[in-house]
Amino acid sequence: MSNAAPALDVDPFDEDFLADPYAHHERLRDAGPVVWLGRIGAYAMARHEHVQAALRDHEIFCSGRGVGLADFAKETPWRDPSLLLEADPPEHDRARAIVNRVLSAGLQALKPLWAEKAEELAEALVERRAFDAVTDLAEVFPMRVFPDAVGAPIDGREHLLPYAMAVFNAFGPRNAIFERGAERAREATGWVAHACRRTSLSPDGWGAQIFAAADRGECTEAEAERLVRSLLSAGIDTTVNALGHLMLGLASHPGCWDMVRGNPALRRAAFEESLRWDSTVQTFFRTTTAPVSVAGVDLPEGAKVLLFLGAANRDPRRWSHPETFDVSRSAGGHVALGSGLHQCAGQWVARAEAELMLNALAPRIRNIRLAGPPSRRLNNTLHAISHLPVEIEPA
Ligand code: QZP
Repeated sequence: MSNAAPALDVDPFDEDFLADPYAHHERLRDAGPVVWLGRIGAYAMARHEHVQAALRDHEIFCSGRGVGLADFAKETPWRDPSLLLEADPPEHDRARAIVNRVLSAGLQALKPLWAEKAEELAEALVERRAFDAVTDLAEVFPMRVFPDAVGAPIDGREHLLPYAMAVFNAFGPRNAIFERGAERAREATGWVAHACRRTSLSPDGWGAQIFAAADRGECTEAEAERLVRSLLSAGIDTTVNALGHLMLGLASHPGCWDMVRGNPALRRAAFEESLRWDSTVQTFFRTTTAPVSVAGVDLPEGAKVLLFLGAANRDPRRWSHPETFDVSRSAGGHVALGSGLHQCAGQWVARAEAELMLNALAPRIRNIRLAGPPSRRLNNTLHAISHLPVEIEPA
């Protein structure tokens, strides 16, 4: 028996959709486990059960043909494919092992220094009573800790956020949102290529550790450069927006700040819940390697399938009151960091940044509330927050 996916006349990369993705998710989820989006020529899944299953089935839903709309089997990618994100086993696993080792050792070593930097930032913010929790906090803390950890050159770090915006725009179609950032991205791309060279990196950072793996024969010099590029692509904009959403959740849901202040164990939980509640990485694609049936719907080989992480994380089939940010729920099983083989390599770095920042803020701030509406920056992949005015009362 052959069943076609229901077709929906929805472009998930148009400005109306991206400005408020949550307004459109119900329609996607309710249409069926798999839908056909003719406007972009791809299938889509938005229910938690099926998104998670596809993420875990890396053989049928592969990454090596790109995790954007472009099929690398048919089109030349805009940059050399990532050895992690846009690769399948066994090549992926070799690269991932190197990065896992560097990040886990590196993070443990840097946590004390990062805790001090979080305290320093929190101290300065508390004195101000009112600040922008994105431009004064969420964009500041990752930029103070992560590029130093990698050992990136100091000059030119202003290219990192525009570069990441371009990387994430490029997973979608070449629409106006992509084009708007393209000019800025060309400059940034040149700087990033330079920053990833062995000779550009500080001798004691995570970048240098990746080149040490190359020296041991675990990868080539060119592969080491490309792995450093992965850190610089995925390590900043992601955590900036995740911290922004964490602060948004806490400032807009009365009672949550008190709980997080009073119970340090809830700080990690609050971050997981913020990832579930407002997933920074809203979508990415997989490509089918063989014909497959999903919940009775037949997909052909070579199909692009858009996975709605942000919609899965608010699927009422999986979560009760999914639109409520609730630090006391167990958000475990959210797919904001992916699932399976490709699950976020930097997830412990992100969690450390969030927890250290909350540990620094909690004892200093009695309460926090919105002082104006948050504003958003449109991106084809990220739910990005650009401003979050807050008022605080010092402890
Ligand atoms: C971006 C890379 C959520 C992912 C799409 C984020 C991401 C991961 C890896 C890379 C870039 O390896 O360049």
